[in-house]
Amino acid sequence: MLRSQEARERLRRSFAPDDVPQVWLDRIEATFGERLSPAEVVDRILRDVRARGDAALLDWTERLDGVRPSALAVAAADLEAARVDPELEEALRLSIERVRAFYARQPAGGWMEYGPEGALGQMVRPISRLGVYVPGGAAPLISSLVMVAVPAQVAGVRDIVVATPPGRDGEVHPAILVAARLLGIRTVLRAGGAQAIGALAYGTETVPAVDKIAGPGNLFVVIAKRQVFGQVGIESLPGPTETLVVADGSARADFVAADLLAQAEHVGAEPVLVTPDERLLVEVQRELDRQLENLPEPNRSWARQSLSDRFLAVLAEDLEEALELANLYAPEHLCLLVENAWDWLGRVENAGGVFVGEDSMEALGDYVAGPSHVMPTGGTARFSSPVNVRDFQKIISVVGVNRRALEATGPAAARLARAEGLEAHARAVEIRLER
Ligand code: HSO
Ligand code: ZN
Repeated sequence: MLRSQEARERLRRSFAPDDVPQVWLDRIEATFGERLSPAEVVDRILRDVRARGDAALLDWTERLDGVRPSALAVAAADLEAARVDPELEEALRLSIERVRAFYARQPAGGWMEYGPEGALGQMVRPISRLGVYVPGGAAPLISSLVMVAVPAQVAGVRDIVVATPPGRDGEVHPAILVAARLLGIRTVLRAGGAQAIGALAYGTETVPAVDKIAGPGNLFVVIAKRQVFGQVGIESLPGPTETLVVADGSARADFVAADLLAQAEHVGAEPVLVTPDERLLVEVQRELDRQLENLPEPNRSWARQSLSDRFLAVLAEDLEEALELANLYAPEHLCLLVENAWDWLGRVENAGGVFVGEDSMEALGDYVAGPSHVMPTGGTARFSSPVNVRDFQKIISVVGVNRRALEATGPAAARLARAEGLEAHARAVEIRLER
């Protein structure tokens, strides 16, 4: 249990995707036969994919995912034929519908104002082609495809390319294929990791180069995204997930523990509890142990790992301080399990999403509440936002002023130009003024 002062130090974070857990370093050494940093590994992969295209993509998939897919792109017939349990398909439809309705409400248009001096404005255009990375591996995150693709489609993006690592059988998880079909996406690639990011950024014989890449991924994916940024746009660099629960004596310990555990089962997750109530804190610890024992494997091991590595339980002076600590930490998810939770919403300054009250658990937000579950992690909620329509649009500034504006503002422009030593700029203005 941490008290305020110590908590303050622990909760202030630095962005460090290069702080690599030992397991990754060991895995790299086993694969490459030498000690390389993840950035060096990613650099090699990206160069190779850029140079050799499809062949490199297939080779790296074979080497890192242990399987060589029959083809990189899933055939249209296979996309059509993919089947899941009809109830799961229904759930996917509901999720898509609710996320679409949520983003349809986001004001997303531009503006153009005409006045006596002509027009000024901002035009909005969707990104032409988007790459969506969908994690596979331990848990194929079907929902993450929905949570990125839907806001993009609301923004007007027509062309979406999905990349996801193939499973042991060399195939993409059928639920991901069904989700893609329901979303009207026609290109799904059997490729993951840094190699997929390289292919999306640079293009290969089969992979069309995209304009922007979005979606969560593992450490190598994040590093690769950072390296290709500039060649393409990058929506964000989502790292391990976090949930900070602020709870008071009115909260049910079993609910609090359930929310912390749900988060903890994501590998590398950081669950945090901040409460001014020591009794609750003790009860939650007890509940965590109890509920953990009842989880099936492998979820129990995943959750136990996150809890033992990263769980923080903080005893705050009062709720005021609890909110202050939450703002300092800037969590991806902030859950308010306190009496009159709505009264505290105004205090929230830094968070990806706020979950208000005991019926608004984060797990609902992961799937069906409406907002995208792709939210800023690692403290980046201090300056960035959850995935939203604006991430998939560009703004184009429009200047269409007339003679009157020119006369009113031109002399100032010429003066500023000369102050910068840019004579031709000044003359380009004055040649009009003299006309
Ligand atoms: N809570 C995760 C997203 C997720 N949960 C996907 C389940 N599936 C990070 O926000
Ligand atoms: Zn989750």
